[in-house]
Amino acid sequence: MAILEILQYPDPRLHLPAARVEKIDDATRQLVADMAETMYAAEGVGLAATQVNVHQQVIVIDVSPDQTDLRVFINPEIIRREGLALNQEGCLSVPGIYENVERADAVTVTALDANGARFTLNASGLLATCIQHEMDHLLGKVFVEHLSELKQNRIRAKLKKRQRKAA
Ligand code: GNR
Ligand code: NI
Repeated sequence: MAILEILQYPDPRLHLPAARVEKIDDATRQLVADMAETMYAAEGVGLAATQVNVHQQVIVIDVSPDQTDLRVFINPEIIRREGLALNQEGCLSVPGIYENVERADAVTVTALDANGARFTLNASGLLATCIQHEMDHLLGKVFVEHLSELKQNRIRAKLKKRQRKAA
């Protein structure tokens, strides 16, 4: 297991689209284990492979309060969306920024698990929000891109300044 480096917005690599996983093998399962360890260490509820600079369609999510419900989504597809909900989101790649984003209130997603078995899941609440947030990452989209250009520019400037100070 290993803790991976999480790319920080506005890194252009966050905008690369992820390719479908053609073969789920031990390397895929190693990536999943490392992503889970990285997510738990960062106290996030989800992580997309894009955020650790691996441009494959792999997501880990755990929205349980005690970090005991790891879910793995490989090549996920949303097959049903219902309603709309406005929820506050944050992102491990955009630290310290929390903004409201409108997304589907509930989704049905089909994906492969770490053994390559297909499953279909009905999700609502934080899990539905998180699935959509992570699937955006796989498309190369960060949640701030749902905000106005003005807000995006302010967030970019704030994070660049913070990164300059940290360097
Ligand atoms: O840890 C996270 N919390 C969160 C809260 C509301 C909506 C989405 C998220 S996902 C985020 C982790 C992350 O950046 N995943 O890409
Ligand atoms: Ni994120």
